[in-house]
Amino acid sequence: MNDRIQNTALHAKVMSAAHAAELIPIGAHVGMSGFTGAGYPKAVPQALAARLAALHAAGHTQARIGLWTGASTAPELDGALAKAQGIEMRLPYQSDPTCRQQINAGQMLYTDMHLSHVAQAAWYGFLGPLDVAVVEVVGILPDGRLIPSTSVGNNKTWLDQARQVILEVNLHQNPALAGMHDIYNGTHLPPQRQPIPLTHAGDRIGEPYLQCDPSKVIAVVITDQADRNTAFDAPSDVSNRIAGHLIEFLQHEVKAGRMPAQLLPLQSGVGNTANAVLAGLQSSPFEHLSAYTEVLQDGMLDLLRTGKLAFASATALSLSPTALAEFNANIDFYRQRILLRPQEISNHPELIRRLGVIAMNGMIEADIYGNVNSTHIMGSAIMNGIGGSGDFARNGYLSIFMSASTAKDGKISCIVPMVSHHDHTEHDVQIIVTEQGLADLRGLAPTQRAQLIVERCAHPSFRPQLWDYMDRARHSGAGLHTPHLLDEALSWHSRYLRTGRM
Ligand code: 0RQ
Repeated sequence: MNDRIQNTALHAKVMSAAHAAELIPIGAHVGMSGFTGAGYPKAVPQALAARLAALHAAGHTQARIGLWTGASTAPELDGALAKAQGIEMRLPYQSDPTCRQQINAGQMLYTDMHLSHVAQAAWYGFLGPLDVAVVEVVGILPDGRLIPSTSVGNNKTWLDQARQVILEVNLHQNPALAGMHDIYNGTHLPPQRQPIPLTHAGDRIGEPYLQCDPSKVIAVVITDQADRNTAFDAPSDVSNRIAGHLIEFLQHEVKAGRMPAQLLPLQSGVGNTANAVLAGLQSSPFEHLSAYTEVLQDGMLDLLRTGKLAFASATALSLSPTALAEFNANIDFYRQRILLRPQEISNHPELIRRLGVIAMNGMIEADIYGNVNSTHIMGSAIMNGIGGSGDFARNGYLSIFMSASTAKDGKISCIVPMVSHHDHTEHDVQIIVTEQGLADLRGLAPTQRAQLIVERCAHPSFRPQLWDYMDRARHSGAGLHTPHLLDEALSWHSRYLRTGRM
């Protein structure tokens, strides 16, 4: 314990997770660490869930908390608290099946936010007071500063803003993570804000440790448990074809002189398709790549190992158990090549715009004009959330969205007349890729975009229906800038809900 908790005053605060969970007021806003299945607290949330479940069983059915995190977490946090019906309000991102079910059943409120907005919204006072922070760390230094864990997320803000702090010191996390973080403390509120002094993905602009006032720490809980990130599927034929189109496009951009040979810093979203694109880069001719992204997943670690990728800046290590073992075995190598930053820096619009990031994100559907829905199934049911996709898409040098051209065994077209929910408007979407092909929408007017998206990206079995819609919209007397048949624009979705096929 003395190794990991070097601040001796805090030894007196060491207690069980159950005792620490008792210190969290019912109804509190609780800011927890965690960004994907990395660096989230593992014991206190489960103990809190048990406490809330017991209260519910005793008739206190409104016993809940408001839960703020970096992004999604894992079953020990989101899953446990949701199963206990313990979350009244969740922000800013989740991907847990029980949370999703409760949100869609109207039992949990969910505020889906751009990940770069969360810290500043807390600082501005837009979210109300933060009562307690529960943050996993690797260790505590003699002066109370903290060695961050496998994700940084919003921890700096939670530690600054919370009235009280509970720390989970996870002995399972590698102490050699120390030095891999860059915590920037230079942000101020407007009108005092200054430019952020970062001009390359690898720049260090802060310090390796999180600051925390030891007098706010009400409990220290010792855990010894691994992160839980799911392993990726082997790339499918569809994702390989998407990756192929994308890499060919990037090569074309280099040839056309619009990008340097080593490209510009890459951002890659979550999921199997994004991982397949990274796998595709492994066999591409590109060298000396860099990444300015939010999650560092298996594909990126592979690229770092082989030297294709020279440096990666992120906010979380979203690694499968196998990749994590390899990372830990070679952590000195990776410490030279990875920096983990707070998410308001990893996703900062100013920095994404300055660095010229290539944003590559998944989508649920796009419409013929290039609007993108990343979050809602059939317009109403949340899938995960917008995450960082909007931070990167609006501000990137290139904004790329990708998905298979159909979903649910071909019954759904992912190219539709009008998206059933708008996350990224046509103004923020430059490139759409499906396994059918790639539509480069830069500089095109809406009707030109529609032509290209249907021709290149729609599945052949849905193209005649899309051409027919476009043709009738053009001759309907509707405005010819972005012609729509308003009575029909969302009929594909309602037909699917009625008949099981678009
Ligand atoms: O449903 O699980 O029931 O089979 O949606 O679809 O094809 O597995 O896609 O894993 O690449 O995720 C947009 C969700 C894509 C993801 C999204 C159904 C499909 C399946 C998932 P099942 P796939 P992926 C930075 C970036 C927002 C956050 C983000 C995402 C399920 O990329 O969450 O970008 N993005 N963050 O069957 C109905 C359609 C559908 C459909 C797919 N058109 N209609 N259902 N599905 N298309 C990272 C962070 O922020 C942390």
